[in-house]
Amino acid sequence: MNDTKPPEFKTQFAEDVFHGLTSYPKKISSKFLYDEKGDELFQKIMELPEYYLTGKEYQILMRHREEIGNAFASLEGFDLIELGAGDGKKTKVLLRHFEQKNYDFKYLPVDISHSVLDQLSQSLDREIPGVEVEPQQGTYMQVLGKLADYKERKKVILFLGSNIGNLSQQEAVSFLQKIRNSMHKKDMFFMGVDQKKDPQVILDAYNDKAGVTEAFNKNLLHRMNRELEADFDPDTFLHWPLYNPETGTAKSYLVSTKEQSVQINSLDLEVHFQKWETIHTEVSQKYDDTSIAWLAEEAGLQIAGSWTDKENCFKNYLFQTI
Ligand code: AVJ
Repeated sequence: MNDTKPPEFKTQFAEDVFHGLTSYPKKISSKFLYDEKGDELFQKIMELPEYYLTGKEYQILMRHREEIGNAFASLEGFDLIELGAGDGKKTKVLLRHFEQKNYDFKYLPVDISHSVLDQLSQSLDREIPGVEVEPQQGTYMQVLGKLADYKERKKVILFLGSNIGNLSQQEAVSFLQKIRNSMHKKDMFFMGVDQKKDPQVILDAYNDKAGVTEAFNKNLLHRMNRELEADFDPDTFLHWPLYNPETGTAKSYLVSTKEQSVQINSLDLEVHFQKWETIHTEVSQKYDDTSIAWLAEEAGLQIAGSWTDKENCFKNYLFQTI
């Protein structure tokens, strides 16, 4: 099956699917969960009762905006650069507060998607018109590379929503090292991180009763059908999330409930599944203070502050360079 020469890949998705479904065990990177349909499903996930992350971080920012603001304002003028801004619901809590306080700052949301940036700029224009917004289209690394050379103003880099969790611990170290390398003396990095907690609570967050997370995970199968002319039958796969409290790693899989072969026409590929064979689709790493301190040290950062909720469910950390 795999002795034929790989076709020329039209897209990153095509290439990753080819490699991921011809490896063992099978895998597909979680970044491909976020097409238009996936973005919509993720918006719904953030509203779910089981998915506590968004609400908890929102509360932390609400409750501690004064203190967080004081830390940023000690820079006396800063550019607020947000990696993966999304709809900005949580960030608006800070922006509104900074605007009321008359802080001297500019907001630079970074996103790969033009349409996300357009929508965000428009909603900010309506809701907080006083804030100066300069959208930056590109990958995090493109934009950070560009901003690294820029020293006129201090930078505060925001990375909310525990998006760091989608990286393996090794990837997280190199990601933070890249952030560190784009920072000058006194620049700040502010990151939201989901914390280790009751394993059942974490598992439930990725296994909601309404089945939205299941649909989000299975959207990968639909996306291959749509974009790669595949013939997956999503009903023959289970959504299977796991949480390992020892390592703090939540993972999601799709599990084939029968032996089957799937055609992926645009890749000229037939993929065989044994009964109960898996596709690994997502990592959501959970941290605690010890593992965050380790991560920071590996990256040449130090923790300058942190804010959490009563149950220590979620935590926002402020880092500066060592
Ligand atoms: C956007 C990566 C933080 O891992 O919690 C939510 C994505 N996946 N439900 C997470 C997600 C399934 C989410 N992050």
